Amino acid sequence: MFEHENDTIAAICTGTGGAVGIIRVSGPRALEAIRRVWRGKRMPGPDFPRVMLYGRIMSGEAEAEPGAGEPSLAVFMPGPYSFTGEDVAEIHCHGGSFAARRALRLVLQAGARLAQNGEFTRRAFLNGKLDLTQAEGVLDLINAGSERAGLLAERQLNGAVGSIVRELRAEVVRLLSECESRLDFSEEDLDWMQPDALCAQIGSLRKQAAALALTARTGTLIRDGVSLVIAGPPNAGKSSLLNRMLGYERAIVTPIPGTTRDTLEESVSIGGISFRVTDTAGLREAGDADPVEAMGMERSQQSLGTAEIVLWLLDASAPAESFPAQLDAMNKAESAVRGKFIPCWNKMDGTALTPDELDRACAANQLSAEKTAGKRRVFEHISARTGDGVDRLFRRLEETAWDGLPPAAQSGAAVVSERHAALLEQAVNHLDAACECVRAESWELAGSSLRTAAELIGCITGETATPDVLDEIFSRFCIGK
Ligand SMILES: Nc1nc2c(ncn2[C@@H]2O[C@H](COP(=O)(O)OP(=O)(O)OP(=O)(O)O)[C@@H](O)[C@H]2O)c(=O)[nH]1
Ligand SMILES: [Mg+2]
Repeated sequence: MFEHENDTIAAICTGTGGAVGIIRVSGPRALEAIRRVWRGKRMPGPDFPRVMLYGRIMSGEAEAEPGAGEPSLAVFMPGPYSFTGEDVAEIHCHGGSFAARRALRLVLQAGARLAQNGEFTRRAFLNGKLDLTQAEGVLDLINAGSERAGLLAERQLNGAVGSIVRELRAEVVRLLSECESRLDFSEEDLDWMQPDALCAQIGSLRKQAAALALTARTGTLIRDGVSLVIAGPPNAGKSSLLNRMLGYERAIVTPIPGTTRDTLEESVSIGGISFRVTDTAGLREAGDADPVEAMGMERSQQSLGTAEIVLWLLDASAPAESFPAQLDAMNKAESAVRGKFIPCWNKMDGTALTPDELDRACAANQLSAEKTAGKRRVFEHISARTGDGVDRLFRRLEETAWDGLPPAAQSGAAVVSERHAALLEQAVNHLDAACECVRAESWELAGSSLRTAAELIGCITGETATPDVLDEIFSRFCIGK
């Protein structure tokens, strides 16, 4: 895209609307550009570093007119003690869509160039102000949709991931020089580590790298949340449950089977995890359905395959004779589910049976289904109408979302991103290869595997990242960041 240039860039770094608009300028001519468009008793400059000054923004021609120019604030932050490490100047003007855009235009006319996406942060990175994980933390913080996601981003922004990764890389480099010294001083009898001991050390780094890669799943869960599909036969109370989860009447609920025609998606936060909940059209034999309902059912069927968690509702208030057919339909549908599956009896307020009695009534059917699925099924029992059992269901959903993640990751020490995890996994492979070579005492090959591992790990913090990688990362930022 572009190399690190020595020119001066400018952009509006606040969103449209809002009370204040901020124009940020960075580069060797930042001060000059800002002084050209700004008039005040005190001018921003080295005399008043990092001090907000009051004045007016105006173009050269407007200067003659009395009363012209927009009142605003300006600040000058000389490099290297600025966000980008360069001279940075900012104008804080009125918000809305007009004032900031006009101020930016004047600054551009005064010699700055419009910044590209993420260019300020990219310069900060290139000037050593932050590493790549911290830059990504900036982006995650901007995109954070929950308290937990925000905390995760903050931790990354403060260097939690970066420092662990740098330590890991330093260790790999140390073992690399251990291997290389055998090439350089092969004639001399130096005090070398035994191959076994060296392998053990490589193995321990491999373990650290693999464990760190695993934390990416926690990151994905916290950042992106989890998809939950509520499915089941028509009239089971799927839309009623969605409404109860949301706390308001989002979906239409009627006693008529086939009320929901199209899938409906809403977000609900449970235990700090964001669930993207989809209410679906009830599934029944296509013969009973009109064409619109049939299309809705087609969508329900698709979402069964893509959901991370499927919550299948059964109707406990229906006559007991319907239970085998309800369970059969559920077992059939489950074969399309690739995520986790939670069976749940709804309308418990409408039956005289206790949960135990219900479970017993379905025991025979259950047994064969569990045999096919290869695991025991535990039913939830709720009433979407009264709210009974819904808290328990929420805890089950939360546990199901966390299921299989390492406990350390849940408490949330350093959590890496998918990009970091991919690099770590590749590094793990090269560490394995290095171990093999050390055992065979092929030091040159061992060295080359360790070097590749070190490069891959360095790509996480940016120590060894190529311009392509940087382009890819910073293009995801907005202009002005
Ligand atoms: N007694 C009782 N009735 C319920 C409960 N949940 C839902 N209902 C009733 O069951 C009927 C169907 O509810 P919906 O939420 O529309 O059911 P649905 O599964 O979305 O149905 P479709 O959209 O047609 O597939 C309505 O009359 C609800 O009031 C419950 O927990 N107890
Ligand atoms: Mg419905």
